[in-house]
Amino acid sequence: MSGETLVFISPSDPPKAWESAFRSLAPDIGFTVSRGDVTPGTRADWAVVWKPPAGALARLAGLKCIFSLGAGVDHVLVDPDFPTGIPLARVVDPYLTAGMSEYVVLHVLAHHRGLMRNLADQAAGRWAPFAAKRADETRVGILGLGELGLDAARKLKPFGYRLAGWSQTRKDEPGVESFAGTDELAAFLARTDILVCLLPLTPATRGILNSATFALLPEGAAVINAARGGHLIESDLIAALDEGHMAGATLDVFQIEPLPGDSPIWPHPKIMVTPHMAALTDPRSTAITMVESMARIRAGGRPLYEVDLRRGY
Ligand code: NDP
Ligand code: OXD
Repeated sequence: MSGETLVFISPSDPPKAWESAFRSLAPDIGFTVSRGDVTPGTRADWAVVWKPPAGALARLAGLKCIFSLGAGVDHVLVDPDFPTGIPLARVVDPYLTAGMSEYVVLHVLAHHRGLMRNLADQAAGRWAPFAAKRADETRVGILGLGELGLDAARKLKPFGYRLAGWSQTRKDEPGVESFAGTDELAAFLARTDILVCLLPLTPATRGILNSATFALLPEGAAVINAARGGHLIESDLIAALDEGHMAGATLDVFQIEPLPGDSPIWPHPKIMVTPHMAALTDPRSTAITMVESMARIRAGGRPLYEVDLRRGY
């Protein structure tokens, strides 16, 4: 028995699946599930968390690494008492990446081909064929060309879309026009018919999907937000859709989750809603990476996919 302990804190991830993954990969580590109401000084070598209550991580003693249960870490960094001296690792996993690319391809195609119009016509019993724009005349722009954005771009290539991405640093991906930094955001938006948000939520990106952004998109544009609810000013989107400047939206993430029953987003005829399920973390593959990070740390190294706390992602 290593004597090490792992504390698992998540209001939504299934602890049983994680426990069984860790039991088979690292049977010597004691696995404890907590709601985060830990008493100060509770010993834990590893914390595996999604939306831990504020202050919970700071109350743990002996932590060697905090593992986010998601690719995004805004849910951890929002804690004013986050213990900044402890390494924070995020999820980078081929199954998560594949899931997100499936979601992006599905919804880019849905907006390009007018799927919501077909569904409305079917509901009305209306036989009303229409022509979609050619793919090679349809410009898809991805905000965030990291692990997820780049894979989504690569999987969109075979359809023939005109692809571009926006990131902090310039990318060199064949067939994907690269825009970098705030100075190039307006030009990126002006050439984008279908805008996909795959940015991390940081102070610099919070509220980036707002009325000024939408005004820069061409008439009839659509937006797909699969990143974080904090990126989108929901009332600005509804205004842009109702004014007719924008044609449609897909939202997987929301300012408040679950999306409140009285939100005007639910019944909106131009919005497709999914309940934060674009890409889910698979315990079987992700626990392998976490166990590998633990071995690296025991050997004096750093975890895989460590978050740069200065950048916030
Ligand atoms: P990465 O860190 O790999 O990529 C982030 C990208 O965003 C990078 O290209 C980065 O630029 C760019 N970026 C960050 N800040 C800025 C900025 N201020 N201006 C311009 N570009 C910026 O993250 P992932 O691709 O792994 O994940 C992205 C997000 O997707 C997660 O943070 C999470 O919020 C969300 N997500 C949502 C899921 C869902 O189910 N809805 C599932 C998984 C993730 P650069 O490359 O130059 O650093
Ligand atoms: C993530 C998420 O960040 O599922 O991985 O939202």
